[in-house]
Amino acid sequence: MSWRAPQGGGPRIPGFDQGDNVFSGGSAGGPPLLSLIIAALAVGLVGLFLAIAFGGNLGQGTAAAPQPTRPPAVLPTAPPAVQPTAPPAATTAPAQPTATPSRPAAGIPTEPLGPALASGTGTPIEIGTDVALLIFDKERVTVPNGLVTLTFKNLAAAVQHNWVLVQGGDEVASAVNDVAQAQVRVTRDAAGAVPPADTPGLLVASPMLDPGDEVTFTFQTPGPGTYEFICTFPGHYVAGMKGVLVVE
Ligand SMILES: [Cu+2]
Repeated sequence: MSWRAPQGGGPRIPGFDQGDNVFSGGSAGGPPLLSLIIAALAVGLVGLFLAIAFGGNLGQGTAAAPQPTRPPAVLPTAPPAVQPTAPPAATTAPAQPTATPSRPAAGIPTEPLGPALASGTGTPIEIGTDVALLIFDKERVTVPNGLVTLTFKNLAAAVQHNWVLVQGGDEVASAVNDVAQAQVRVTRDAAGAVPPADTPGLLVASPMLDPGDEVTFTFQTPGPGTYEFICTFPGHYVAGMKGVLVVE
């Protein structure tokens, strides 16, 4: 303002005059220019504060939202599918009870034996034992010559029995029974009192049966005649456990 005072007196130079206009323009807008700068700075500061304020809020708001939704969706679905399938593998006990009843001792016959043993089927007969006494339920059985299929049942309540057919009468039966008793010493078990297949005078012998058991087998009769059958369990033949098979 003060430096514009000589405006009316001095000569005017076109170039200078233009510069004067430039300066005059600047002097006339001086106060508004400062106010514009201050206002701009103020707006900038306010904007900066707003940017920081909203930026922080927006940043926290957007970052916090996705975190809580992810973890619960993955954890509950995976574990329950794998664990329930493993436990049902502990089933080994039921197989043992069925294997124990079989006779473990070596040398004790478990199948019928003897030179007269045959395959196929023949005349069916059935012979049992008394429930308590040491006797067969039949003293005399008659069959035609040929194949005979016998079903022998131990009907005793608590005693083992077997069925042994010999080629002869009491004399042969006694000798076969003696051989059977010798087998008890070999097998160290009364169930082993069965004559071996090559015993002289033996035709066919069943294994020793537990009470309630039965066995079916086929044998070839040696021809028409009378043949004694006995039980070779220790003491039974001596006690009178015997019968006669008549072959016609
Ligand atoms: Cu007997």
